[in-house]
Amino acid sequence: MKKRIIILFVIICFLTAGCGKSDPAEKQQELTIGFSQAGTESNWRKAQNKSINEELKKKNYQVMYRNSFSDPKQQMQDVMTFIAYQVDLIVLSPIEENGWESILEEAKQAKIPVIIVDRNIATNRKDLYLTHIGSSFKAQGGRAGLYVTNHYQKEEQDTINVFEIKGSEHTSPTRLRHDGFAETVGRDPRIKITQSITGDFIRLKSKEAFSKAIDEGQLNDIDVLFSHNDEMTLGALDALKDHQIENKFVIVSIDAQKEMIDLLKSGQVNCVVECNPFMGNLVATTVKRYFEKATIPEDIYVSDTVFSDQNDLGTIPPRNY
Ligand code: GZL
Repeated sequence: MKKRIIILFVIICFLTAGCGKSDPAEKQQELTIGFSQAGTESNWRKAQNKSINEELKKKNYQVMYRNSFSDPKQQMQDVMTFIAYQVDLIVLSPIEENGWESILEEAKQAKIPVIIVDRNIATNRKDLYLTHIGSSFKAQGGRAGLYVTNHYQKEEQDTINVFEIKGSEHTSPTRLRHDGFAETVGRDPRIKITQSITGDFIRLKSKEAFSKAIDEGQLNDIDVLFSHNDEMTLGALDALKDHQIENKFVIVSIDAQKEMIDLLKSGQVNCVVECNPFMGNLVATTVKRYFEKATIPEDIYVSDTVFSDQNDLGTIPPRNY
């Protein structure tokens, strides 16, 4: 009898050994992250997308992924879907900065935390999201402006005219890259932004808008092209080629995609400001810290750098995007 009781006790211990204390990795497997992505408009975006998805999966989260393909209304629908599914946390890479308060209020009511990545949203309601993870777009514009002011410092030229190729309207990178650039070049009264177009961060749209500007004579008397992202710079260069216009401009671009760094090395462009897309590890680590109830800073900055014809171009690390 005693022997039977001991055998029964051993069997019960064996059967209950796996219950209750689930392995942390398994626990994370049960957590679902709703990841709302803006689009696929650039190689930069594709790299940022891959980085976030891969790092979340590496930490064993289930990822519910939606790409709104640059449609702001669709993106709001995507976030509402995550709320309806009651995901455990939302990672939002917003297209536009306006119109998010009511939806994030819904997420707050549903007790679903939100992390904003890359572009920012326009709200003073810091209670609506845990943190923002991304670059300082104003600093990127400032770095672009600093290259231009340094470039002309020793030049006698009386006026220096800038043609600006802007990203999508109502987005934080467009607004802040412009502000950072304008504030910096404004220190030299000779430098003025005399023409600007928008290319929506897309190569073909930039090519079409830039071609129209060439046809309308807007390139006359232009010294500098300042473009909010590499895809639009490439579109402008395509248009110059189609019109057989010599590229005699000082060109400054933002993102630092491989194709743009190659053009910097071949002397086609002068300065490329990096916008680092590899934020996945920062995002996944912040998600983990949230679930571990660790403190999370209000803003988490992605570090960027700048490459120009003033640097040793042989030391630029491979871009991988
Ligand atoms: C900036 C990001 C911008 C990139 C573009 O972090 O939102 O959007 O600079 C992309 O390439 O379209």
